Parts: sequence; C-alpha cells; structure tokens
Amino acid sequence: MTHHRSLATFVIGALAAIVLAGSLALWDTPARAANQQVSISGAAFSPATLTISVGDKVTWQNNDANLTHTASSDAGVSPAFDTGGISGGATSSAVTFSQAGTFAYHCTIHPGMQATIVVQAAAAATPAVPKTGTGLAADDAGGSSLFLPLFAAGAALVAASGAFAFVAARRR
Ligand SMILES: [Cu+2]
Repeated sequence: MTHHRSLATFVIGALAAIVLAGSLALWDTPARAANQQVSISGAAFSPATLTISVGDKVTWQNNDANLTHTASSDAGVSPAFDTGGISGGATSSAVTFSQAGTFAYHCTIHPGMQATIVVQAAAAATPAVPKTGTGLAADDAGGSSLFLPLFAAGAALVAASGAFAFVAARRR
C-alpha cells in the first residue's frame, strides 16, 4: 500500500510540474518574436510590403533558379541592412528588425526590384486582425484566460500531492 501511495504521489507531482510548465509557456507566448519570410520570384519581392513586429526576423527566399538577388536597404534607411547575394534557390541569412519604422529596400543587381518592410511596435502589431482594437484585447484575454486556470490546476495538483504524502507518512 505504501508503495502505491508513493507512486501516486510521484505521478501527481509529475503532472503538476507538467501543467505548471505548460501554463508558464503560455504566459510567455505573446512576447515571442516571429520568423517572417519574403519570397522572390520573377525578379519581384512578395509581398511587396511586409508588416512585422519589432524583434521579428526576416529571411528572403530566392525562387528564381538562375538569378542572384539581394535585399539591401535604400540609401538613408537606418539601421541599414543587406543580405548580400542570394543565389537561385537559396534563402538569405536572417535580418532582425529591432526598431519600429518603415524600411525600404531593393535588389542591388536589379534596381527595379523594390519593396518595403513595415515594423510595428510590439503591442500594436496584430497582422491578421482588423485594427478595431477589440482584436488586440481578445488576444490578450485569450492568453491570460488559458494561463490562470492552468496555473490554478497545477497548484491544486501540488496541494493534492502534498496531501497524499502527508497521509502516506502518517499511516506508515
Ligand atoms: Cu535581383
């Protein structure tokens, strides 16, 4: 019996740890930076205007098998960036955009190739949601409404495992 109780204590403790870790992972989600990609095809950047959040990384994928391209910030853009040559079929190294703003860029080999990265302040960026204000509020509520019950469940499991251990110790 004692063996079964200590096994139960162990299982409940492990479940508590998993649930607590999961709730903390959810809590951290809103701040996570995203990896974004611009594709290059037919000597054009797509999308021509990419909207991202501060801290996001962008890579450029060159789908023009026989052309080398670059993604190079226009003169006067600060901070400047330049992927250097991206061979046909290759993907550039990532550029991290750590400041809000509008960053125009072009291909140095084909100056007609022009596009823009719009970097929004982290709290304001909700790409797929209309800018009504309610979308952002719903996102925030979604994060915390999952976090709190999971955290409470984890705490309850910790308490249950403590109670099991206490009963097991008294009956030994
Ligand atoms: Cu080019």
